[in-house]
Amino acid sequence: MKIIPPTLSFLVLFGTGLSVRSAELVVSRVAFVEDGSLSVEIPVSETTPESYYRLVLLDGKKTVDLFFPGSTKPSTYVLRDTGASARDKALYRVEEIPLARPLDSDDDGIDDIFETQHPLLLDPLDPTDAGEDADGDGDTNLAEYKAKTDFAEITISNVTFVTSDSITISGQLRRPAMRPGTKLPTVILIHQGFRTRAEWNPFLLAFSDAGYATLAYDIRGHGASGGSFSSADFDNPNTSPKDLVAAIAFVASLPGADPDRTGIVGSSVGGNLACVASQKRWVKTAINISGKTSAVRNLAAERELDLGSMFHISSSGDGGGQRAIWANELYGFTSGTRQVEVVAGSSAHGVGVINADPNLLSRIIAFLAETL
Ligand SMILES: [Ca+2]
Ligand SMILES: [Ca+2]
Ligand SMILES: [Ca+2]
Repeated sequence: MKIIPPTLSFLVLFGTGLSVRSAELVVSRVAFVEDGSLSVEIPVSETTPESYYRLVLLDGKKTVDLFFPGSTKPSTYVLRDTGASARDKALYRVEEIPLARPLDSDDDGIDDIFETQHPLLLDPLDPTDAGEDADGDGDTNLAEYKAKTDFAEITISNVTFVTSDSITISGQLRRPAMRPGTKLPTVILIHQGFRTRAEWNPFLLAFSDAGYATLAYDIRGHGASGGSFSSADFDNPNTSPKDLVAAIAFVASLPGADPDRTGIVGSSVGGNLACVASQKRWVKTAINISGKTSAVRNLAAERELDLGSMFHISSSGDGGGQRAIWANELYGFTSGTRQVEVVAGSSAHGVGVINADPNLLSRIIAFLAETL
């Protein structure tokens, strides 16, 4: 398909009686992009968070793309027809649809908003997902949507794996349901010293909802894992880092896991171990809460730190401000995608920092979305 000039064969209508507004929507740019897609840009100023937008092929009334204005606002939103190069000619329409009255763009019986809220399992432009049974309970996704039952239950299992020095590590694996043929990224959660993996329990659902499998394990000498407490030795590269090596290998071996997309979130000692994994490039991304620079050097057995993609977090008052200094120091040693945050007005440590700032967990998830 050719568009010469683009605007002549591009019909942009607005509303179709579905709209809550009456003004005409302005499209700022229509162009073919490198992969042959047709790209339609809409200035963010033209959109409202009370609506979502879709690009409809008038011939056959087929929706080819849609978007929901999000909290992170680009200057323009883009709607795309990836099949444009295969069409001889086409007329399109951009429609604004009120969130209060969602449509069913792929006509599979499940509304666009619900489908968009479950990106691992449903696609608002693919009608075949409605007949699938994501959680394998015998009821289709469509039947569960209609009955308002949980169609995507999380599978939770207690697991063990063995380190290279023969210590059995105990953990809990949570896997959200996923579509056949897709692979899940995994986040490994590591607790602070003298605690257990249970410290992550209040936060696990947020990771599941964001589409991550999680593995929270007990460091050797802690919780249900083997080894003596003294064997944990948080400054020795031949101890707790081996637990993490075994955890990463375990996760990568799971059917349905994407071995190239493993991340770590760790608190205190777990934060130091997250840094070690980043230093060694064992994982794609890592988040360190309340870590300590000297301990990272000791656990990695390396003086020169060169961390990959990392987000470093501390409260402002932890250790009289020393942890915040270390967070910034470790940020300075980070050469991949990096972020640092010091939560003001708090002396919290480890997962306590997440509790001290009600929005921090969503920023952690956002960093994972960007880097994992
Ligand atoms: Ca649908
Ligand atoms: Ca669908
Ligand atoms: Ca089901």
